[in-house]
Order: sequence, then C-alpha cells, then structure tokens
Amino acid sequence: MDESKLNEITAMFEEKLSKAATVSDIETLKVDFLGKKGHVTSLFKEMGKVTAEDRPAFGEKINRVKEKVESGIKEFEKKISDKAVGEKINRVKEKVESGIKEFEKKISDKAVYEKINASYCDVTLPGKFHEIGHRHPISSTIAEIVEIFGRLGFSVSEGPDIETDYINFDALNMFDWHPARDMQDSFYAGPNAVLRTHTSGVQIRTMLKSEPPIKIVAPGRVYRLDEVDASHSPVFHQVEGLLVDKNTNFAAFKGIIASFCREFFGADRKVVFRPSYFPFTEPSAEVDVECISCKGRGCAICKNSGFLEVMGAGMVHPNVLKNGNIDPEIYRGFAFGMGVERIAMLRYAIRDIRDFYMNDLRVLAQFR
Ligand code: 2NM
Repeated sequence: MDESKLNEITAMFEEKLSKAATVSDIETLKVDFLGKKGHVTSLFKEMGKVTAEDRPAFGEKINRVKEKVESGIKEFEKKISDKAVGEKINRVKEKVESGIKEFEKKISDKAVYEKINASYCDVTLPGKFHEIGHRHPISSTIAEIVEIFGRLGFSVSEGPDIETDYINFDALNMFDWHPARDMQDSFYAGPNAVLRTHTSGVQIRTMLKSEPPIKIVAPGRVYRLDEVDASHSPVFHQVEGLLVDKNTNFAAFKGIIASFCREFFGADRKVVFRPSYFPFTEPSAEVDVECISCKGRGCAICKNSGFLEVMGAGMVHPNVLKNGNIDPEIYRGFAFGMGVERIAMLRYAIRDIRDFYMNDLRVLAQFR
C-alpha cells in the first residue's frame, strides 16, 4: 500500500468537488467517498495489509484524507446553504422593496387623484350668486327727469357744491335782506362761501360763459340748514332748468313744463300754473299736477286738494339776465326748479324722506 493511492483519491475528490453544483451532487460525493463502500472507507479496510510498524502513520494519512474530504464537503455545504440563505434574503428584500414601491404608487395615485379632485370644475353647476347693486331711487328719478328734458332739447350742466355768496344769492336778485341769506338758513363755508342752497348758480355760470340760445338742466345736491323731519333733510337734490332765447315767452314755458309733467306723472294728468313769487323770476308760478294716487278725487297724499305741487318756475327776472351778461331787451328766459326727493316721495308713495338716506336695503332694494 503506497501513498499514490491516497493522492489519487484526494485528487479525484478535489476534481469531483470542483464540479459539484447541487446538494444532490454533494450527497453523491458523501456516499462515494465516506459511505460504507466509499473510497475513504475502503482505505481503512486496507489497514490490515500494512505492517504493524507503518500502521499508525498510514492511519494518520488516511485520517488526513478523510478530514480533507469532510472539510471539503462541509465547506461546500456551507457555501450552498449561504447561497440559499442569500437568495432567501434577496427574495425577502425584493418583496419588501416591491411592497414599498406598490404602496408609494398607491399613495402618489391618491395624491394625484386628490389634486385632480380639488381642481375639478363642474361646469354644469349653477354659478355663485352675486348681489348686483342698482340705482338709488333718487339717482333714477334724476336720470328720468334729465332724460325727459333731454328729449325736449335740454342738455345737462353741472357746477360746484360750494358757491360764492355772490353767485348763490346776489346774482339771483336775492338782496341782503332776503331771509334765505340768513346764517340760520344756509351752511356758510367761509366769509363769502356757502354750500349752494339751489343749483341756480349753475345757470348763472352758463349764462356768463355762453351765448343764447341756452337750454340746460342742472341736477345736483343742495344744502339748507333745516331740521330733519319726515319731509325735510339738510341735504337734498334739485333739478333746475333754464331756457334763454329771443322769442320765448310764458306760453312756450307752459307748453314745455306741461309736456314734462305729462311725460313724468302720466299723460292724462291735469297741470295747473298758480301765481307765486320768487326773487329771480317775474312773473313766477307754482306748478301743480293732478294727484298721482287719487287722480284728483282727493286723498291723504294731496291733503284732499286733488293736486300736488311739483315745481316752482317763472320768466327769468331782467336783473338776473343782466347778471348773466345777457341783454334783457333782446332776450327772454324762463326757469324752473324741482325738489327730487319730494317728487320721488310722491311718485313712490314714500312718507318719510329719511327712507332715502337710512341705506336700509329692505327699502332701497324695492327700487331695483
Ligand atoms: C325755482 C323756481 C323758479 C330758477 C331760476 C334760475 C335762474 F338762475 F335762471 F335764474 N334758476 N332756477 C328757478 C326759478 C328755480 O326753483 C323752485
């Protein structure tokens, strides 16, 4: 028995081991080398053929071969099992990773969905309701008066709310002694400045800066030092008018005013001109229209008279024409003035002037 047999078996083992790839390969190796009839086992059977003297050394050599085989097998098994564990770990890792990915996708899908949902616009839904404002009844009354006079050939002129007392009073033939000039009746804004008590200053300015024929209406806010009550307010509105021409007269004036009254108050209304007095007109008249609510039969609104007073008017006083730099020997004029609140109250059956200024939408929204 020589060592070449041992080397041969060792080499054979190493070759087979290097080719082994599976668990069953290694099982075969175990049987072939360490089994009952395996190569290593059969080496031990040959111990008998060795002399007693050489036996311990030979046994040791076989043992080393056996150890080599066993450790080779063990190593391979470890490698195989490491690989299996690695694969197992990898599979777990993949599972975890794909789980996370799936969850992330779900989450991001949800975010995208929510985003879309948030910006989604259903065009079939009815729109949001926005309260739309409307003209104040005073403004719409002014607009209507101005519109009717516009059709009669009058254009609109406007002027400042603060006037000189010359324009507001003197130029209008209101002498120093006139009661309206009293500090108790007007708001003075300075020694010679007053909050206009009528819009007549606009007509004076128009006469001063233009040549006849003149046909204007002057709507605007006016101020009087009155106590507030159901029919008085320190601030209210007027529409005044002025016509200046060579051939105009009281008949033409009556025609224009009657036309306006029938347009504004109703076509079948009687219009009455009653003599009156104003410092800026001569002759002067007050204009009454058949009562809007009772048509002349008599009621609480017209105090049983059957008529309502709607404006003051007259032929422009020669002094006023002169103050407007217009020659009263060549030109004649007529003028009129009406209180907008008063007319609006009559028209809309409002009993208290304060209803216009309290800004209570339950009142104002009725005039949209
Ligand atoms: C009225 C009544 C009568 C009037 C007169 C003038 C002017 F400037 F031309 F002389 N403007 N407005 C007038 C005349 C106003 O209001 C009741």
